[in-house]
Amino acid sequence: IHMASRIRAALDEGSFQLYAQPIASAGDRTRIHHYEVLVRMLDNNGKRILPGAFIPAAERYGLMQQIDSWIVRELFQNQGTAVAASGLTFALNLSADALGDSLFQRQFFGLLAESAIPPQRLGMEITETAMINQMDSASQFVSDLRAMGCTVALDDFGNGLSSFNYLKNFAIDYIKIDGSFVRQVDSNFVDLMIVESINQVAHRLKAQTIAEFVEDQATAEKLQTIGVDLVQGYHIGRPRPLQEVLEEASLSE
Ligand code: G
Ligand code: G
Ligand code: MN
Ligand code: NA
Repeated sequence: IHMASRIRAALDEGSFQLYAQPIASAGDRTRIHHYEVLVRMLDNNGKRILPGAFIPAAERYGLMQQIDSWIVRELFQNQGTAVAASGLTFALNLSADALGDSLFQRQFFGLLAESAIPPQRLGMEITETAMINQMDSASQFVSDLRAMGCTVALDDFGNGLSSFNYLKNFAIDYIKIDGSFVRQVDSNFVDLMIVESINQVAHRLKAQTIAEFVEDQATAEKLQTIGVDLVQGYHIGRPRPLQEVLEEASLSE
């Protein structure tokens, strides 16, 4: 109850902050391909709270959709001009609740139509659990998004119970290989086989792969050898305030 009321207060006061983490080409890790948008909650004393501490509560109390709505408004409306001017591409996480809700879907497309950001500069990251829980409405939303030019990534792939089942039913652009398989891909044979297999399936389905939680150079080089397309993690860059990323992009023009 305590966390739920802190989230409600943060929603009332707009006390969230957008962060962005770079995703690079595995072959040339100085080349940033796009950024994942991540949310942080600011407590009433200004302290930053990580999603791990508030997202489970937000899900339990049905507040996740309101958080996602806030994020979409902030990115498309308030930061829309700066995002468009940056020329950068961003991927945002959508929760199961948002994904399956027709009101959210309409709001999303409305804000997208009004925003300066070309749909091609936007991607959505969804987890398989989000998809499984909201199969019919979510799958329509996903295909509408792709028809508009947005890309769709399947997040945390391999971490759930039915990852491959999802691939039978939906076309997607990216598969994000769950960090639990990536961390030790350099030293653990089973992890190596799993990453290779996911990579092969993805490519046969004309999707690109993104490895998460790439924390050192040896892992990055191994992933490049395997043929993974894109890499994300502390070795590439930590999440930084979106504002900072946008300012940097405008300075380097
Ligand atoms: O940023 P961090 O690593 O703490 O994120 C932890 C989890 O919270 C990740 O699974 C991430 O996808 C999720 N998350 C972060 N930002 C958002 C967001 O804006 N919307 C949703 N639905 N999930 C998010
Ligand atoms: O579930 P999702 O993939 O959306 O979550 C991304 C989360 O993972 C973010 O909260 C981000 O801060 C975290 N993260 C990203 N890269 C790394 C990494 O290399 N190591 C660790 N420990 N966390 C990471
Ligand atoms: Mn994600
Ligand atoms: Na992920």
